Amino acid sequence: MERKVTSGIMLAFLIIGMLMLASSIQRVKSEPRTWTVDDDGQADFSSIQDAIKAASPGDTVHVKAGTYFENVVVNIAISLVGENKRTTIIDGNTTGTVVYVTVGNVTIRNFTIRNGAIGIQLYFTLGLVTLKENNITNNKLNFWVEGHDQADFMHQIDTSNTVDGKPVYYLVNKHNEEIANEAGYVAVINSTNISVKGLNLMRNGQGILFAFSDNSAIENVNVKNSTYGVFLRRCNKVLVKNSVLENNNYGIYIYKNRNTTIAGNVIVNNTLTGIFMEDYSKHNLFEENTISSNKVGIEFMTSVENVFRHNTLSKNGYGFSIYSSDNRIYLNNFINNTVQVKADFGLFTTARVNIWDDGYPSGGNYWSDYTGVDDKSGPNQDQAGSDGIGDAPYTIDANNKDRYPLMTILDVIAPRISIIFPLNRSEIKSSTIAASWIGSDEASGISHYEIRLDSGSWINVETNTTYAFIGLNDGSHTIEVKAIDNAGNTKQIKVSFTVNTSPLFGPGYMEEAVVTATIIILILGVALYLLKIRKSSFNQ
Ligand SMILES: [Ca+2]
Ligand SMILES: [Ca+2]
Ligand SMILES: [Ca+2]
Repeated sequence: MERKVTSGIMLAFLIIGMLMLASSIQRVKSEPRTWTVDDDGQADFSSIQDAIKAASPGDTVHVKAGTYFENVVVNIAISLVGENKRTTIIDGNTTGTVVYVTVGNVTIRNFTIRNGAIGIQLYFTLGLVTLKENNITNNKLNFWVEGHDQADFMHQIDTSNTVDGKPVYYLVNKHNEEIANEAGYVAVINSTNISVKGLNLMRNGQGILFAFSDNSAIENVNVKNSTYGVFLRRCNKVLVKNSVLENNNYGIYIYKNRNTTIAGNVIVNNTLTGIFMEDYSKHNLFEENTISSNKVGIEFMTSVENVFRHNTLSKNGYGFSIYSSDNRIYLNNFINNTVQVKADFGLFTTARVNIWDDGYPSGGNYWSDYTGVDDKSGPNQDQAGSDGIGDAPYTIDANNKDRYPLMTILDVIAPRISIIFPLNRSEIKSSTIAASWIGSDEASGISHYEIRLDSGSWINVETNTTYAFIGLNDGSHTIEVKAIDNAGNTKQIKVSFTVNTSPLFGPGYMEEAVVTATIIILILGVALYLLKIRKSSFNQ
């Protein structure tokens, strides 16, 4: 009996103990709570950062309207929510990163983020960050997503976020889409068949970021004043074409990419490197790019089996900086770079060997500082007669030689041309069309222009930049102009327009007629009235 009582008491203690333990567990796993911040009112905190310090993962920090001069670091998984994106302002006071996010499972909504060295930076977050309804504006660099693994880039950022008033396009797991509208920032993550066209981007960490994406194209974009104009991370078969990358730190940055084509771009005045490629990037092709006035024109770090041809590298500090082997670099112009090629980094004793010509008679590269002569010909340059190839090799270092340096600048880039009149899709109220255009060519100069109407025969107009067609019928027409440079490269452009010589029945005719008739009736009325007054005064 006594034993039974004892075991009953022990059981009771055990149950009480378990209950206490359960309640303490529940206290640790407390409900997520909301902390309030207001710069001038009754709230938990007056600083956003103080609220984040107090918060636990899963909590919400709710920020009332106001201007917060802070550099906010979001290093725990919280929701940071502004009262209203126009009136809830985080201001970097011209320095630092205004909002710096270092972890995933973070939501940031309804803020204006302005006036910092960097607006928002997502930095190796390794998890989902959701951004909604944020107005990122007037920062030296507005938006920047930095990371290494795919998880660092898998975010949910829709077009309700803007950079300097233009929507942010952050595509994740998308296929067969085109971005051709006004954009403030573009990222394409783990996607295929994406086309980015005709955008002007500036002042971001990257103007355009492609990561883990394949079979896509970036064409006719202009990126300036960014850290990276175009950043390609672990992509395959991406094309960057006919784009202008200027005044960035890096024009194009290529990290571990395969089968990229970089063609026909103008890459100028970038403060570090025009095109930087690294980390075993392979089988990439660079052609017909103009790379000028950068600190370094192009740099290959530990990248193999790439082809660089038909490019012009001019007026860079270093033309080509190469710490890589087994690349082919031929039929390019190296013009007045302070150091044409930097190949010896003195890091390891292993020789770095690249191929600097395309054999004979195709040739090597044009070097503005080549001092050799051209009296001989043949694969060994020992036959009588010149052949446009220097008789002695151009030596870069002991392991890198151009065996067939070209004696003249190679022009492989087509002229530039644009039609000034008529404008594309315009309506002309005349049967005579005096077409005009402008054109230019950097390497060899314009040889002549040709023009044609409605796909008729081409007319050679020599170097004139106007030509008149007469007696055009009403209806749609096309004019095409072709520019041909002295090396035979051509560029052709086309405009479509409508001729309408019958204004009598054109739109607006009825309104004009009504107005004219009303004016005539009024004048007649006044005249008759005046006549009547005169008559009556005469009769008196
Ligand atoms: Ca306030
Ligand atoms: Ca020769
Ligand atoms: Ca040319």
